[in-house]
Formats: sequence, structure tokens, C-alpha cells
Amino acid sequence: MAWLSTEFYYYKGSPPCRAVWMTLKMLNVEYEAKEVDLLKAENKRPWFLRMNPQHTVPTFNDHSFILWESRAIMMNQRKERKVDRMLFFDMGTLYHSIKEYFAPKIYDGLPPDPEKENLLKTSLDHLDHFLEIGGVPYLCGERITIADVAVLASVTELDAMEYNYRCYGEFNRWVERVKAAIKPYKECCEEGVRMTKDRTKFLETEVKKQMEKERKASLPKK
Ligand SMILES: N[C@@H](CCC(=O)N[C@@H](CS)C(=O)NCC(=O)O)C(=O)O
Repeated sequence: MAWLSTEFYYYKGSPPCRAVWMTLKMLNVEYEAKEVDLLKAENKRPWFLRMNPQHTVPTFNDHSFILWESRAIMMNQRKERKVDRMLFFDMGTLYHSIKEYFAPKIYDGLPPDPEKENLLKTSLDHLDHFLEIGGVPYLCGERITIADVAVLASVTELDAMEYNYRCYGEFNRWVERVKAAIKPYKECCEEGVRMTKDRTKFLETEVKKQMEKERKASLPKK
């Protein structure tokens, strides 16, 4: 099967997809948006697996060249070493720490794993420090780059989890700055953040209901 156009396969609830989406918009890349509903396992359908056997979104079809891994898709659009370093910090350290800490909450409606919070705090400390010593408005200098877009996309998951990061002063100011500077931010992030927030709240309520049911069932019968 031949893919001839430029297609972006995405799911709004996915931070890596939001990172690519903002990048494509900011660089005015022309593409056809193809939504893949992960909750309906559309990414496990044969047509998708033929394209990306790792079944992850985002997936990008650049005139029949199929690419996945969000940061690779972003780097495919543009290249700079300092920016690349920040992209890998984001993927391997910051976003990793967010996923590890919040996994129980996102997938099972349970409280985040307190033992993993230090990893997240260390990542945020690093970012705060990078910004402080850099003395520039954006992560890699005077102008906004895809590193800012990638890190912001990770931060949107903190927003979805209602995690308070205001104590990281430089970082917090940077978040406000990039949210205002990245024009497609609202369009590409707000709905997805709300979806994750709503789904997490739904799961939490279900867990509470289940616990209450179990508590009542364990009471001695009158
Ligand atoms: N490192 C990958 C992560 C992609 C990823 O894990 N995407 C999730 C959505 S956030 C996904 O597609 N999950 C479905 C699956 O793995 O089957 C990237 O940055 O593109």
C-alpha cells in the first residue's frame, strides 16, 4: 500500500501527540489530520499495525516515509544540537518522571505513587536551574524552539493531573510565557487536558464507589 500525502495520526489525549501537533502548526507544515481513538483500540487495527507495529501515536506519514516517536517526528522538521539535548531530557527524564509518578492515577484512578515523586521534583528542579543559569526567555535561547514545545506538552500532563508547580519560580514563569507565545497551544492542548482530567476523575469516582461497596459488604450482617 502506498501513502503519498503527509498524514498525522494522533489522539488528543496524548501529550506526545500534542507536542507534534503544535510543532506542525508552528512550522506551517501541511498535513492531513487522522484521529486514532486509543480508547477504541484503533491503533491495534491491522491497517495501523502495518504502518507502525509499535502501535503508538503520534505516527507521521511523510510522503510514504512512516515515522513514529514524537521527538523523531519533531526533529525531522528541524535540527539543532542544543535543542536535541533538551528534547531527550524531556523524553527520558521529565516526561518519564511524570508518567511514572502519575501512572496509578491515570490508568486506575488511584493516588500517585509517592515514592516516584522525587524523580519528578528533581526533573523540575533541573528545568528551573537551566532557566535560571540560561538567563534567556526560552529553554534554548532568545527564540522559541521545538524544545519549548516538547517540554510544554509534558507540562500539560501536570496540568491535567492538577499538579502544583508554582514553587518552581523560573519554570513557572517560563510555562506562562510559552503558553502565551505558542499560538496553537489552546487549540492543541486544552481539550486533551480536559479529557484526561475528566477521565481520571471518573476513574477516581469509580474506585471510591467500589471501595464503599466493599466496605458495606464487609460489615457484619444485622
Ligand atoms: N515515546 C513515544 C511514546 C508514544 C506513546 O507511548 N503513545 C501512547 C499515547 S500517549 C500510545 O500510543 N499508546 C498506545 C499503545 O502503546 O498501544 C513518543 O514520544 O511518540
